[in-house]
Amino acid sequence: MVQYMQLELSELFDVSAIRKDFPLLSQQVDGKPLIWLDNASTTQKPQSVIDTVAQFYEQYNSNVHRAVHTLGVQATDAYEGAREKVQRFIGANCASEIIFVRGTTEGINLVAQTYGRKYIREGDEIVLSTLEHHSNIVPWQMLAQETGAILKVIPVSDRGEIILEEYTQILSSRTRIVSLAHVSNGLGTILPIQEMIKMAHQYGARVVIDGAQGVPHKCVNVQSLDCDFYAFSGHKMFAPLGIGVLYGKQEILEDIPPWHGGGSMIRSVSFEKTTYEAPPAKFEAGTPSIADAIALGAAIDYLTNLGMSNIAQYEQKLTYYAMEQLPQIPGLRLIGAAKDKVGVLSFVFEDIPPTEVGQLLALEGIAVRAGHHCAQPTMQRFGVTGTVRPSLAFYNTYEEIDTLVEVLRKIRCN
Ligand code: 7TS
Repeated sequence: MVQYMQLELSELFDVSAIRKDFPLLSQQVDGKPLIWLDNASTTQKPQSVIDTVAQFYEQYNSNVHRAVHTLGVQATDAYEGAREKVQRFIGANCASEIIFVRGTTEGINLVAQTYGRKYIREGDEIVLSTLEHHSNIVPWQMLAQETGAILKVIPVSDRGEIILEEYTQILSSRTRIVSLAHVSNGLGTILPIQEMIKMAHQYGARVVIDGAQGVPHKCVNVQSLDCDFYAFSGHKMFAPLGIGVLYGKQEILEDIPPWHGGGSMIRSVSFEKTTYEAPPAKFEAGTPSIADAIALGAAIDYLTNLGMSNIAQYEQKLTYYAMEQLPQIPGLRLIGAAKDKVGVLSFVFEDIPPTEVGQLLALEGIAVRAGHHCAQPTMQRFGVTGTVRPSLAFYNTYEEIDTLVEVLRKIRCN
C-alpha cells in the first residue's frame, strides 16, 4: 500500500529534489535530522527566495515610488512586479486590488478599522466561525466594543465541519460582515467558503476570508470565490516573514477610508487638508517591506513552477496516510476529522500534556507546535486546552510521517 502510493507520488513530484531547494531542511538538530512539521506556524524558504532578498540588499537596495535614480526605479519595478505576481496568483482583477501588509493579522485589522468603522453600527451583526484564529476574532471584538455591534458564531460538528444549517439560521438582514477562515489552523478543516460567501451576499453582507492557511495549499481565485476581502501571510507560503497581502475588491477599496496616515498614501498635504492616493497606495503608508514583497513574488514563482494542483494532490495523499497511521497509536485521539482538510494533524494523548509531547518530539529532531495554536475557541469546542499539531507542506515525506509515528509510539510506551 505504502509503496504503491509512493510510486504514484513520485510521478507527481520529486520530493527529494524539491527538498534540496530548501537549505534549512538538510540540517541536523541535536544530532538528529530535522523533521519540520510546523508548517502551519511558518514555512521554510527555498534558495530562490533567500537569494532574492540577498540580491535586493547587495545590488539595488533603494526606497520605492520616490526616487528618479536607477536603483530606485529598479526597486519600484520589482516591487510593483511582485504585486502583479500576487494578482495573477490569486486571480484578482487588477494589481491595485493587492495591498501589501505585514501579514494576515494586519490585513484583517485593516478591514475592521476601515470598512468596519465606516459601515458598522450598533446592533449590526458580524458572523465568524468557531474555527477562527485569534487574528480573525479579536479585531472584530474590538470593533464590536467600539460600535455596539454583535458577534455571532457558527458552530461546528464533532468532525470539525461547519454546520451549514446553523449558518443559515444565523444570517439575517442585520448581518453586515461574515469573516471566515479558508482553512482552520487548529484542525485543518477546509471551509465551504464558496457556498458560504454566496449565502452571505444574499443578505447584502461583505465577506472577509482569512486565507493564511488556504493560499499555501490550494489554488485560490478571488474572483470566482467572489469574496470581498482575502488576507494572507507570506511566511506561511515559503516567502519571508513580515510581508503579507490584503486583497479587496476595487470599488470597496476606493470607497473606504485609509487606515495608517503618512508618506506615500497622500496626493497632497497641507495643515488644512490632506487628499489621498488611489488604492493600493492609500493603504500603504510609509516605507514598505520592499525586499520581502519582491521575495514573495519569488515564492509565487516557485509555487507556480511546482503547480498548485500538484502540491494539493501530493499533500492530500500525505495527509490521508498520516490520518490512517496516527489513530493506530494507542491512546491517541485525533481532533478534527473533516472530509475536506489539509495536512494539519491535531491530536491529544489522554495522559500526556501536549507541550510534553512536543518537547519529547523535539528531542528526536521533530518540530511540531503544541498548545492552543491561537485558536482557543476551537480547542474549547473539543474540550481540550491544546493539542499536538504536526502540520505538513509539500516538502514533507512518507518517511517523515513514519518517523513521527514511530517516535510517538515510543513516547506512548515510556
Ligand atoms: N489566520 C490563521 C488561520 C492563521 O493560521 C494565522 C497564523 C493567522 C491568521 C495569523 O497570521 P500572521 O502571519 O498574521 O501571524 N497561525 C499560526 C499557527 O497556526 N501557528 O502559528 C501561527
